[in-house]
Amino acid sequence: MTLDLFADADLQQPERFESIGAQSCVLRGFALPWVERLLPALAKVLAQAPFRQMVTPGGFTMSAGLSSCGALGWTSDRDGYRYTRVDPQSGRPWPEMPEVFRQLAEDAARVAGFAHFAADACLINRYVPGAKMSLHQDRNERDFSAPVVSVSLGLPAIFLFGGHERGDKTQRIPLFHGDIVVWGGVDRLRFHGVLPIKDGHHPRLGAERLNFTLRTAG
Ligand code: MD6
Ligand code: FE
Repeated sequence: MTLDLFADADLQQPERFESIGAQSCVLRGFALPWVERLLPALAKVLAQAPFRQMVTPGGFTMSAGLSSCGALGWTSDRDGYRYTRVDPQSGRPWPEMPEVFRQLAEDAARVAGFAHFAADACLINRYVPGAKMSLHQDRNERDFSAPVVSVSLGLPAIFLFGGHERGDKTQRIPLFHGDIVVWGGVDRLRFHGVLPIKDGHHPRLGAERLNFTLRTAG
C-alpha cells in the first residue's frame, strides 16, 4: 500500500523525514493513518499473549511490559536474551503477526531506504509513566542486514540514539504518537534507549506509551 501522506513529493518535506544517521531516520506521523487498524489487532495479540515484566540476565526486572507476535518472540530471563517460537508463559506459539503490522513496517522501511523488509518478529512494549529502556543494542537477530522499525503510540518519549560504543554521545530525539524510527545498515547496531516516560494523558491511549519494534529475527 502506498500512502499519499508519504508520496515521493511529500518525502522531500524535511519536517516529515528526519535523518538521524547515515541509514536511520524518524518518519514523523507515519503511523497516524494506521492507528485505528493497529489497536484492534494489538488487542487480539494481547488476549493471547498479555504484557509481562521480564527479568534481565543480570536479575533486574524490566520496567516496560513486554509481549510479542510473529513467528519469533523475544524473551529475557536469567539465562539471557533470545528469540523463541513458543511463548514461555502460555507454552503456545506466539500470536500471529497481524497483516497490518507487517504492512506498515514494510512501507516505513521502504521509505527509509530498505526495500522488501519482511518482519518475522514484533516486540510490543508498554511503558507507563516512569518506565524506561536502558541503553542497549538490538543484537539477538540472526541477520543484521534488515533494519529495525520502531512504531511509537500514546505518550511521548525521549529516544536516545547513540553510537557503536556504550559510552558514545547520544542524540535525544522526542518521539510522539504515530512517529516511526527506522535504523539499519551501518546504523543497525547503534546503542539506543528511552528516558523515563513523563506523567501525562494521551487522548487515545491514556497514561501509557506503546512501542512496537519489528525485526527480521530468524
Ligand atoms: C522504544 N525500544 O521503545 C525503543 N529494544 O522506543 C527498543 O529499543 C527496544 O522496546 C529492544 C527490546 C525492546 C524495546
Ligand atoms: Fe532496542
